[in-house]
Amino acid sequence: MSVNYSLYLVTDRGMLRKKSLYSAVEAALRGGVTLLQLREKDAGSGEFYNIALEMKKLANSYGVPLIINDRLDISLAVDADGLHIGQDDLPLQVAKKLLVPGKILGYTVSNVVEAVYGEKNGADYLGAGPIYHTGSKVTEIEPIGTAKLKEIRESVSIPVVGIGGIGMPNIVEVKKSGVQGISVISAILAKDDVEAAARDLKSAWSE
Ligand code: TZP
Ligand code: MG
Repeated sequence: MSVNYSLYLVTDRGMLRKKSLYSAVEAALRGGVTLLQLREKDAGSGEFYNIALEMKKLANSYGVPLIINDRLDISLAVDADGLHIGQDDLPLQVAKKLLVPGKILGYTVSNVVEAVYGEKNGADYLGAGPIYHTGSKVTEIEPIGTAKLKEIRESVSIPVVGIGGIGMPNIVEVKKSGVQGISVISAILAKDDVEAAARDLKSAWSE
């Protein structure tokens, strides 16, 4: 499957400010999001499953793959297009073994050692960050900046997307690091006009 990583939306219902997740994601898809990750840390299994089913139908109706964050079981249960895991989740090799061949496996990294490990152990792409300060994730990792992002990008041959604090003010700087795309939560989901926010990022990326 050829995947377009350029504008990768990650969900967080806590960012929606009264919008519904469904309508916000649909607006983002209309605005040109190319990949969707369902990341809902507070959802119980039953609820996560139901949302995942709904998001899979919605994303796929726009030709966009759906990746599930953290939960291999949910990814398998809804036949999602992939799974995204981080340093504290299931070991990469275990996820790779259990995921259906052909599905997309993403891995969060913040340095070159983790990136090389990810590529060697079955990751199909890397989410590298946080690039800048972000209010969307509690992390002890200091922002790595775009110079480190470029090093990560150059250390592997699989696609790399930057994540963390990325939006219109810094998208051009991120693009210069040579990565395949940007991954964002608040720069799309926290905006009043989600569709316009996605469209603006998309055109800034393709300029
Ligand atoms: N991983 C590293 S930073 C981050 C995640 C999930 C949050 C990104 O959110 P935002 O709002 O785009 O900074
Ligand atoms: Mg995780």
